[in-house]
Amino acid sequence: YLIDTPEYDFLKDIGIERENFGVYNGSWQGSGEVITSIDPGTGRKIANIRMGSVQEMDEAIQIGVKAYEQWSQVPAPVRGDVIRQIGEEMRKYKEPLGKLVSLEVGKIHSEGQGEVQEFIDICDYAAGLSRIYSGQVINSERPEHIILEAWRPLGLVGVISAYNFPNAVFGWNAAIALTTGNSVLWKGAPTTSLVSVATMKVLAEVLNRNKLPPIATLCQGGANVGQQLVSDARVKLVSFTGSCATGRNVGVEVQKRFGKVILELGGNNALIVDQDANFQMVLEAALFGCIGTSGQRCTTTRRIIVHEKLYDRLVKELVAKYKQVYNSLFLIFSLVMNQLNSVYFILQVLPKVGHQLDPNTLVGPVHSQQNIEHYKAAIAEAVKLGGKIAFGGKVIQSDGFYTEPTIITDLPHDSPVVHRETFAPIVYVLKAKSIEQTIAWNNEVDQGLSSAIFTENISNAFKWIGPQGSDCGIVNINTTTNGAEIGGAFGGEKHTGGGRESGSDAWKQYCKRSTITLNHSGKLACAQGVVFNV
Ligand code: UN1
Repeated sequence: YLIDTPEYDFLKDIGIERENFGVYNGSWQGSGEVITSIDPGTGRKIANIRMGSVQEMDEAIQIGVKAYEQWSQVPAPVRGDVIRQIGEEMRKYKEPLGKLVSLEVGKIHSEGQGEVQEFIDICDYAAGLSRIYSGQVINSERPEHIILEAWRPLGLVGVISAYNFPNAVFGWNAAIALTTGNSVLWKGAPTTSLVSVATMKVLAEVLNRNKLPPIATLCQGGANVGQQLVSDARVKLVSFTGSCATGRNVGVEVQKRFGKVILELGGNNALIVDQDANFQMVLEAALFGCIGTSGQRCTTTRRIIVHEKLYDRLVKELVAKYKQVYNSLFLIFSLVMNQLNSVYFILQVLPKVGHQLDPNTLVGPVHSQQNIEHYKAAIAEAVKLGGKIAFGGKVIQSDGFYTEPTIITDLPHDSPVVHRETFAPIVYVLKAKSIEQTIAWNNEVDQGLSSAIFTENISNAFKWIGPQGSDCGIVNINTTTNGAEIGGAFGGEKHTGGGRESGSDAWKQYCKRSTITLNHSGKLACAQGVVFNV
């Protein structure tokens, strides 16, 4: 590896070398630029990856289309068995793969493991789905006719995923797309290319063992490589996870060529605290919701809308909780020690905010310098708009990308900064007067991904889930905005893009629907009583 340290030895177990190819289309290659993967917790270089070129994306599309022709003819339950094997293989590599997710993204060990678990879960789900997904038999208005509905694969499905869930989001898409008979071509985020490579190696092992053509392929690359995937009419569905701004362009591009699209874009998720909420639960939910994954889930709690009766208590007790996680005395200690020792060692002694692989850490670094810049800009804007920093607010000086978990109060509910998604551990606490007001504030932002109310009031709970309630795709009661299970459909409304992935009937988006009218009467008859003959 680029740094000679035993801490990186586990990478060998998942096929990561010092130099890696970023393209898999049956064999490994890469002729684009070389990028270096960085550990955001130390700033250290991990390994190099040679990206794919536009031409390699073009070839991967061709290969994927060809593989589809064979794969789509394999019976669905047999396809499901291959997905089951992929899940088994993931189980085998869960520990080192999850550790790589942690190392490269910056998320803590348990969250890295949880992410790979999500991949395993969706494989289990898809294996079962392969035996039960089906169409309907519909009554015809004509005698001795029957209407059938069948779900057929689309062809090649393109997946573009983000750095914050570099393994699981591909898993949701690949497991369901493959089960329903499609082939998949993946471009992961460039900064998490090692996870893409290691994940694809697990899949490739299963495909080779089953002597299958490359029904799952990978082409890492920059914006131009992504553009090729998005604009190519041979890619029947593009599943994109990322920002609202990029997602809007992807949506328009794909629509221009009448392709299908699944968009999983930004969230601005609110946690609502009703006046009779179970307070202990609220604090725990806010802690995981706001600073879990260092505030870098699309489902992260970005706003807490709290009833005025509980406002002061909530701010006070949440600040106290944050203090347990991040104590500035330790920061001073670490900065002094920093002069004497390596940053990695120092961050190891920092409790709770620290290196993502340190077992004491609850909050790791943010992913990159770009996140730091967004964090700083949001804090500066919030303060300018009259916001008060109840906790945090500063970047932690080190070779890694660390920010203080931050609570901001006193901003108007409709401040531009509150309405924007900043991918960092910042939460805005807003004081509301009534359930009607909280629901209105919940819904007034552009994004519509996740939301949660804490209440014991059954009438308010039903208001929340009713037609005038939360307008998000995820509408929780007494649990967190983040950390959805794979069983439900995942996604959101409005600028979040409207797509649904993972469980429930999200599989339908990876299919085309055939409506089949079957006449077994021996006579031709028109519907609607139309008479048309000579
Ligand atoms: C994402 O942040 O892009 O619900 C996905 C959650 C996870 C998935 C997040 N199961 O937080």
